[in-house]
Amino acid sequence: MSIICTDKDALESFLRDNLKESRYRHSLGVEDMAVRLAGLHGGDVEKAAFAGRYHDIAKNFDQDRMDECVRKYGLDEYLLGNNALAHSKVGAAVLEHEFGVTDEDILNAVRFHTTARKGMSLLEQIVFTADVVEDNRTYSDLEYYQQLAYRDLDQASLEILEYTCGDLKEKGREIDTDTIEARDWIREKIKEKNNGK
Ligand code: DGI
Ligand code: FE
Ligand code: FE
Repeated sequence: MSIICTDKDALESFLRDNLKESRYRHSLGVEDMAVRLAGLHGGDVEKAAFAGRYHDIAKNFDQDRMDECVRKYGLDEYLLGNNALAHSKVGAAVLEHEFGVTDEDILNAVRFHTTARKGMSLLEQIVFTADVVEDNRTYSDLEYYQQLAYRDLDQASLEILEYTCGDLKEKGREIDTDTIEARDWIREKIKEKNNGK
């Protein structure tokens, strides 16, 4: 862990101080699941643990603080007023600028954990999936998605993205371009894999 950030104790205190209890528990659950998925799918276990644990570090920032961070870190203005999408980008910026995290794969895993993106790395895919299938989630299909994630990470990512797109559409919320491109990219990836067989 020492190679990943400059002050692990300060980072851990920051996480505890800035997350509600249930969100902290979720973070430990994502760490655990990301480690499991990394083990099963050949990912970097140490990086998966770190990115999983800290992926939601900015999730409970209030609107003013989130907007302030979007400006301070020079992030895109479309994030202003949109905590659902901003917390992942701000989280990566906090890890980079306040805690000296330099590993781009870890930063991207945090940055794209909400939307995913086309061409995402194995680590990004592990954290994206672990976020949805960790043990503390309570939706009824959890067991199905967990088993799928253990067996086939691409198929799990695709089904999660398809569900997310359908859910956002139903609620009349805008779907991020990265989310749509990620879904199409994984669909294509799976198709090519199947053609090769
Ligand atoms: O932070 P978590 O709750 O653990 O999970 P998350 O980072 O995946 O955030 C989930 C929220 O993000 C949920 O309210 C749906 C929203 N979301 C995910 N993809 C998109 C999105 N919202 C918009 N507007 N567009 C997206 O593409
Ligand atoms: Fe999140
Ligand atoms: Fe999360």
